[in-house]
Amino acid sequence: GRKPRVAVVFGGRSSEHAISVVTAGAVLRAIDRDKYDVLPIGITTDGRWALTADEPERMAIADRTLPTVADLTESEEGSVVLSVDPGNREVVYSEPGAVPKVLGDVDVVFPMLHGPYGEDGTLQGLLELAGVPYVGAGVLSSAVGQDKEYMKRVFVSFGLPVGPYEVIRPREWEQDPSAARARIVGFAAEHGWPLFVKPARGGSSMGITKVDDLSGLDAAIEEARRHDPKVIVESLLSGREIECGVLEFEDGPRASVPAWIPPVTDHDFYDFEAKYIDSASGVVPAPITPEQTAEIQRLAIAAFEAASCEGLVRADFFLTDDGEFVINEINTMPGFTPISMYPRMWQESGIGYPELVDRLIQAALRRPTGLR
Ligand code: G1L
Repeated sequence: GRKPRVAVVFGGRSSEHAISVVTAGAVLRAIDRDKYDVLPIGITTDGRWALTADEPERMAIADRTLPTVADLTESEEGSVVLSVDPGNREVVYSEPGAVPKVLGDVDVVFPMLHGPYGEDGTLQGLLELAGVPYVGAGVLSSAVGQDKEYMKRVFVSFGLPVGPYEVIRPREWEQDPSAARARIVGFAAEHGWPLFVKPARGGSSMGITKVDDLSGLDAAIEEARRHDPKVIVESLLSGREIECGVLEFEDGPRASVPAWIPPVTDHDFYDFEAKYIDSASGVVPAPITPEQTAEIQRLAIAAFEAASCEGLVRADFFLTDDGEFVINEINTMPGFTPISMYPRMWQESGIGYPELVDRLIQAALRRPTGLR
């Protein structure tokens, strides 16, 4: 019969637009063309959907310039085409925010968009409504994975070990900031400084501040609130950062060889390029005992199940100085270039990048649409 048609959706209205384009280029290169037909669908930074040329070589960093969807398309600002003939590889744009009908003509979507409207379950909901299977997390697990508060609540309810935290809700900060401040000071008295003040939602490391004492607290909360009106405050967990990949196989989720992420400088901490592209600093396998490896793999699969994940997840832990694992977060759309941690952990586990991409597409195609 005919080959399944895979739409790779990338770019988008996110500060990590270029990371998405670079990653989609790697995925487009890895998809087996004897097995699948591929439709690259770019979303410009202003939200227009476009069927782009299938030229992954143009989706890399060239001359220190980050690629964009706009650069992959000829300028056709005026064209408004909501229905695209998949055989027609011309560049056509939708109106901003419109849903191209091309999604009805594909067998599976590979969503590669960071943050709001991509990673948070909204695009996934659109695909549910369209009845199109898609790779990776569904609506619920995407939303849980984007909200550090609900993520912790889900983990706690499933008996997973989480670190101490406090939430500052928008109304509280607006109506009674001194009460919120007092609560955080009490939290610091119990768990110690420094604190990490973070936007509660949105997966990137932007808006995060390490706060050493009360004098920096307000500025850190205001900074986090620029990214999300809901703020989460966490204490420093001393120990090592260990990550583990989970991938859905035919018979259920399996865990990868874990990785150790050595401490980085403040500069690296905020550099998202370092986070997604230049992640060669992680050590695979992590230098931990076989017992610790078994334990983190058990916890990573438990986190996958707790959040009702599908396809894949990267679960990030602290291995504290007293030898206990604490789950920090899960990432339903982890860094995904061939040198990113998630693919590297699977490479070390015997699953190369093209096989990884194929397994994700196969898992999506196995999934029934509708209630599950
Ligand atoms: F679809 C998958 F496989 F679940 C998937 C989709 C997207 C895995 C990883 C990613 N990652 C990205 O798209 C990104 C890191 C480029 C931005 Cl979130």
